[in-house]
Amino acid sequence: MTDVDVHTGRAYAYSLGGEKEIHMKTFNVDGMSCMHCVMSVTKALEAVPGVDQVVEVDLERGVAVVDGEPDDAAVIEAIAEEGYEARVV
Ligand SMILES: [Cu+2]
Repeated sequence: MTDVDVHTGRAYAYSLGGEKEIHMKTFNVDGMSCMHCVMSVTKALEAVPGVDQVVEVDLERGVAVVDGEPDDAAVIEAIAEEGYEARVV
């Protein structure tokens, strides 16, 4: 179960059965214009150390949500290498 408040951009951590905690991180991504952009950003995010899972990359809202504890700068750099501008929400 995941829950991200899109209005505040705040991500919440849940404990699933007390075994694994999910740490959600949300980034704003500028410059995505089609599904290819979404795929590029998704692949870039999957390659960032500390990203366990890409939860969503939303084209219309320009938002990327990952599960894990990656370094913010590493995420921003990976997305920048694909040609998009990201920032921490
Ligand atoms: Cu595109």
